[in-house]
Amino acid sequence: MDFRSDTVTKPTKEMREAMMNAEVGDDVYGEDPTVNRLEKLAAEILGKEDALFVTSGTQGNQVAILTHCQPGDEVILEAESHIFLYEAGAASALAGVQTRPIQGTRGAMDPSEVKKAIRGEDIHHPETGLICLENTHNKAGGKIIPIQTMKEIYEIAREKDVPVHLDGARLFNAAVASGIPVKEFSKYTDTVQICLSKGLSAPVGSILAGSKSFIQKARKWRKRLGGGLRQVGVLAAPGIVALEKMVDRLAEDHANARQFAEGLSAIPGITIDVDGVETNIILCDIRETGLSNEQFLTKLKEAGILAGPFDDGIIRFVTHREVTNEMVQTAIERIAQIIAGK
Ligand code: TLP
Repeated sequence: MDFRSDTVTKPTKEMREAMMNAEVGDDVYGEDPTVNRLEKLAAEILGKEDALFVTSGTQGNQVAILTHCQPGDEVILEAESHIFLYEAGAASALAGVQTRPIQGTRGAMDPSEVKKAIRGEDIHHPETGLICLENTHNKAGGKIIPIQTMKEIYEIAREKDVPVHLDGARLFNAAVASGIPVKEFSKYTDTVQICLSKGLSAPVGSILAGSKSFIQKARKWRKRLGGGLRQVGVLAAPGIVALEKMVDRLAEDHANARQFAEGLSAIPGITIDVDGVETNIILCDIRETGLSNEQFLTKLKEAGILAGPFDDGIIRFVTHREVTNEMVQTAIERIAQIIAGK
């Protein structure tokens, strides 16, 4: 029972068949019909003029930063965002930008804080090159950033002529859980990155979407990074299945996460904000069990359950297509036994 991440999902049978039957061509020449179809479909769904198939969420975010910014620019982002915490410092290593982290609440930056952080004209200051948002917010526990917050930040950014990029690795989770179409979220962004390989179960890949001229420049940045692939329709084909067939079922992952959180919250020593479980990520505080993260995770592993450490005393469980409701029930029972008998 692997609750470490929704990234562990394997391609479905339909995806494998689509891979096998994919029509292909040289995508660096723009001649892969399956990639072209995926990019068109994704652009339509996200309400953008154009889209680019990239190898990963990290590559999508970094190509966005490289395309939007100049070296020496400053990027405003949330203090616990994936781009800031988990992309190996790529924004500074590759784009030569500096980051300006703002502590959010439940992952959401306060629009007035963003406004204050945008640089004015001063010879000493960097230029504010970009504002990055993340929805859902991973480190905050899969929280949905309210659309109103996105709208306010976007309006402020427009006034100051600063572009907004959305790390929407799990944007479909936000859309399914809130009932608000992805387009409504991406409307308040200039560019958006979505992952096909998380809850949507494709084996590889992300989409970066934006205006035609932006994607043209982004395509060159992807090439510079060695991300210009050839007969890559075999990897785009499962991405099409992901977008067409795998979105609605995310509701099951959310229901399982809620049930998991409720079950875990009844175990003495485990603290969870059950109402804070809005999508497929559960964060639980195990400090009162007296076990360290390592001890807790080792005991879970012996009981056939995989989860991941987050902060000190905080464990992350993620639900996805390959963990059924029965598995969630079994995991709750086994974790209760572990804590009782520790
Ligand atoms: N997140 C992974 C780990 O890197 C932490 C996970 O297991 O959750 N943005 C967000 C919000 C993400 O959560 C991730 C992956 C990415 C970007 C990067 O995507 P990949 O792994 O495709 O580079």
